[in-house]
Amino acid sequence: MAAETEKTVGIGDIELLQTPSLPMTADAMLEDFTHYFGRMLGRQTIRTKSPFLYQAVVYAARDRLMERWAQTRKVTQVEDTRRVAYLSLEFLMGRLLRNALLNLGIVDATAEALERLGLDLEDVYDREQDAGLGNGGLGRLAACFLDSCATLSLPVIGYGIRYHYGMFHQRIDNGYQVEEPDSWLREGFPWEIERIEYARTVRFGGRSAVYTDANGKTRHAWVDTQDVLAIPFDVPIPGYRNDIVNTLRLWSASATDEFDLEEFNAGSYAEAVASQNAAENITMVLYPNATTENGQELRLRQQYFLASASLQDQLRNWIERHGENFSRYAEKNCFQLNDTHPAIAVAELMRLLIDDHQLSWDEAWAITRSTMAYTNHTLLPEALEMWPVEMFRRLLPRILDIIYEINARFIVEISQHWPGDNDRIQRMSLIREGSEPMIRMAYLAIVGSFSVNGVAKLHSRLLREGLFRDFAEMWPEKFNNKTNGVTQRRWLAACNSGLASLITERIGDGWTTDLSKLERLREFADDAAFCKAWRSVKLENKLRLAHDLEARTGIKVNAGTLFDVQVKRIHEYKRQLLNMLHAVHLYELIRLGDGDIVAPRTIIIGGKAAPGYVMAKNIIKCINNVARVINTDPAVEDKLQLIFYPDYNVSAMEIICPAADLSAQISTAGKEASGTGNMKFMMNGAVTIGTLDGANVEIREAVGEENFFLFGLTVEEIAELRGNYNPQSYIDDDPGFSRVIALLESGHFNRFEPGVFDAVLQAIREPADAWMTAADFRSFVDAQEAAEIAYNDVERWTRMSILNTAASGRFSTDRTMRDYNEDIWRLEPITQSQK
Ligand code: 26V
Repeated sequence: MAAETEKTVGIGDIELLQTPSLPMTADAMLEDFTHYFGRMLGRQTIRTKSPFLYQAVVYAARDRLMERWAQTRKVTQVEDTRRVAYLSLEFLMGRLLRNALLNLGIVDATAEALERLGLDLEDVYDREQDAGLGNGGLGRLAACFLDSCATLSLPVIGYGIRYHYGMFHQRIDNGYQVEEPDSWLREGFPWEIERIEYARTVRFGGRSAVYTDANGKTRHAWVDTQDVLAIPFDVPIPGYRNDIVNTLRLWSASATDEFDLEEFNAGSYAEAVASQNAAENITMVLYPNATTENGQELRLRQQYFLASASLQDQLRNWIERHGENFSRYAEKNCFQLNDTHPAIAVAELMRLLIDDHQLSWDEAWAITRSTMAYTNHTLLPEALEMWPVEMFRRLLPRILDIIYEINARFIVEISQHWPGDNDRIQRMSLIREGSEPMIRMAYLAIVGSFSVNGVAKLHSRLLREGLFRDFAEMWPEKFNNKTNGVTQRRWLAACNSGLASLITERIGDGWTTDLSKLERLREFADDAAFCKAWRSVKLENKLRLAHDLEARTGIKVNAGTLFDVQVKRIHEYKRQLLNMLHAVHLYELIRLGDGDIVAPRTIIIGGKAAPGYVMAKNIIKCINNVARVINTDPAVEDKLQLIFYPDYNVSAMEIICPAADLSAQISTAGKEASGTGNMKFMMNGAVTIGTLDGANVEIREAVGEENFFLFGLTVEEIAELRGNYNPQSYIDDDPGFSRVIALLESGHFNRFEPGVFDAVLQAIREPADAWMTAADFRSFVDAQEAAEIAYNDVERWTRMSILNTAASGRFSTDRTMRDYNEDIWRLEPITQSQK
């Protein structure tokens, strides 16, 4: 394996794929499909279920991408445009085929080609495994960003890890979550191109040494290291019908030749192969975020591996074009850190510039501080990463030196700003002192960046006023907000073709690249024919989801009921428990016959719990137990169903969000940084029932308070209550609530499983319950009742639904990316002039 890079083909050399030339017709797609299926994959018989059909279609589409990819790359190299590298430990891409065809504009041509063979393109789509290289919102956001950047012609490259196993699959066994490995690469991943020529070496272990160079200067070296090879695999990211194809570069770890050889020569063949395993372990599996799984050495290795390989790749590319002259480096490059996970890039860039490229500390620091930008995605203190200093010393000794030096200089800065304020120094230091000193990665990211942003207005304010207050006082100009979004190409055009066509019929298709155009739907909110068509699309989507639910759970669902949906990772702060309490409350009302259920309802809850997060797993078990009783009790038949949607993922959301009537966004105020599922639901015409948290605040602002079901305490009220919160009083003072708790305690939902509800009931009753579930119970129930009444008024609900879609324009990642670009990145769009 060659770690050395050969010089890439330069300008003036012979280059292939100068201009896109492959026809985008059904004839051409059929010809290419036949070629790949028969001659490359070596298959003759077309069977509907064959994975090779899917692969052959991908290859045919990929050829069209390849031409545009080569061209995009060439233009950015030749024009030496400023560029952004988006560093993220997660890219939750989901399936790629539908979007690639949509963006290339060859959906119809491909469908027709397959039809001629008696095949249905939808079945082919279904053969694709989700690329589940992420946990939840943060990873999916990165994927939406890539789609929007390519569509806006922005030169942005994504850097991530090619995990061998992505997000685990969730099976539900007797109500319990069981994790199963996601071997998504088993049948191959036909989108990727291995680029062994760009492999880089990443170092671990060893020690930091000082030496004097030829000019008598003191220099540092990192020696006696154990090296791992980082091999890039590129995935094409097509823009929407603009001939731009950007890159997602995913690194895979492999043992270096040298490492193998040493042991091999010592006669230990088996050890040599085993060491290969140790190296490859680095990119073996995606970490599911859970408190208890924090502090794993492997996770730090992953973070450093990504940061080092990606920065080396960027520097290699720079040096190819500019030699060792870094004077304009900061002008031409920017690194966006997706949360603190890649924050170690701050120290690694310093190391590379100083040790490998001989820059002075000040030169390197000036470059680092004007190229790094940091996005924070959570206010939960337990989710802020810290690494033991000792682990750093063992794994990354030279990086530790650099972090200490950054900290020493930073403390001088603090002292100049606030002379004598030792408390502040302690609070702000990159090192948290104590029996086990820790490195605060978020602080490293802030100190090393020129921009720090939150992901919704409220979240950014809380960062400035709370979590990062000291830093915001020191550098107010660094702090800014960039409200999240989602890409309407995937989350409306591709996943809801019925609604997309209806919208396009009325207002044209401009919304696919300018979502603010959806505003024009407002004028149809009272148009009877349009409203009727709107409802029939929703019903179709609900039937599709009902079908999917039955296939997954065996439960038959009535598509005529109100679909009340909460899908997201299972976490206490997201309060799936509150949702469950409401389900029990409705069940109780119906059973007792007191209280009118005016609108029959299907409550759908889906999401995965981190394998190490015991309480989250408890919550899943409880929801499933309650569901089983409700769904088999003839007393509530036709009025209420509760379904736990198993193995929720990106592809599931593509079926779920078009079918939702009501979107439950019910986190404790101040805990959900933004939410992005909320935006997908809104775009597809669901009405939100939610707290004043994250982007809900902006959603409500956009759609108007009369089209949003608000409930719950505000951030300020939550803060005020803390310390004298008495959950029992909410239960005692509210007969409905008391009955719910009593029923849960009675064993009604766990006849033969004593104790399974104890932990969650205890949590609700706990005065220290940080999520204050009990405090919001009554206002949630009231808001649900209001929603039910509104839903029952068909005209009113249709209008609300249309107005929600109409007001969702702000929540496109196209807008988000424009915001990043105007304030942080300052990129010029890739020009078409070189073509
Ligand atoms: C991380 C961890 C790690 C250990 C303890 C438990 C825990 C809980 C949550 C997290 C979240 C990490 C960051 C994250 O995924 N944030 C999500 O980012 C989305 C995109 O900005 C945003 O919409 C979600 O509100 C936010 O939770």
